[in-house]
Amino acid sequence: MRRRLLRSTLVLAATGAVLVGGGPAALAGGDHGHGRDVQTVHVVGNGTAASVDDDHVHAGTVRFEVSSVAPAFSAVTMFQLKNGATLDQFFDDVRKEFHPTDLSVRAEGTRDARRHATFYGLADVVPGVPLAVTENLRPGTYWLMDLTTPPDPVNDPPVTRFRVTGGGSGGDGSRHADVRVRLTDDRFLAPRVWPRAGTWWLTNADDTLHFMLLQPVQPGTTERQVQQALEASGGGSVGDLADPTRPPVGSEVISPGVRHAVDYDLPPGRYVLLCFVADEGDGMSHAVMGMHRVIDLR
Ligand SMILES: [Cu+2]
Repeated sequence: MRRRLLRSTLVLAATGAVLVGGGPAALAGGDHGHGRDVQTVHVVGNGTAASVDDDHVHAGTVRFEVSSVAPAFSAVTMFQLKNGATLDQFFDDVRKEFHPTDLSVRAEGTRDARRHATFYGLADVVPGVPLAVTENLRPGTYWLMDLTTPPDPVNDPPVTRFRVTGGGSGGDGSRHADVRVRLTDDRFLAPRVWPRAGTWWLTNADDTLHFMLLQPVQPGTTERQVQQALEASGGGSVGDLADPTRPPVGSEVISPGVRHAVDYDLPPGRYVLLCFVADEGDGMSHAVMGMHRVIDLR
């Protein structure tokens, strides 16, 4: 679900990574005080795997502090298997979704992944720019991985098992949200202006998988320019509109009905929200079908 994130990674790598004045070591300003009384799990992506400092929590509100030690980028993904699917089947679904040329295979990959797993995010992060993801989790077995690159054709990628047990309570972080975003009809419903640090609350109110990348773009970039750049690239990148001096971050893939809150602290400027999941019908990226929205962080 991430072939276009690879492009962002390449842009970052080519420019010597991210320049955020050293980057915040922690989201001290972003957690609005709810970090203290909530179960917190530290998750670190290294470009291949995601490790946790606690693999067993109680049901209810869980805060994941997600960071990256990868060369450039981590796509930290958390999911549960469903409908009797195995991890092997799930990885095959993801391989299909990443198919380099065949759009019908990509479409099948999205359909199968939606049926075989529930996705909870977590986050796309770059070194020095962590995000904190808060969710309300039910008991069950969850899996974490760093899906920055497509799974190897033969060997399955490493996954980290994460268990949630018992009863629990608490919210999902929405109470503290500064920005509310809804995913519906292959569109982002989101305000135009966001604070440069705060909490976004993302709800997938659609019937398919989506994610939300905040891609920094050049000042003055318009929705029309974004659409043209996406069409010129085949739907996987905004090309020269990208501003490589600021970090691309975001909410990783979330399933229909899933919601989460994300604390962020980012450089101000213009960004475009993008989703590159392949359409379940024709395999085109959601972005090129119009799933983009220009926003300003101030
Ligand atoms: Cu989408």
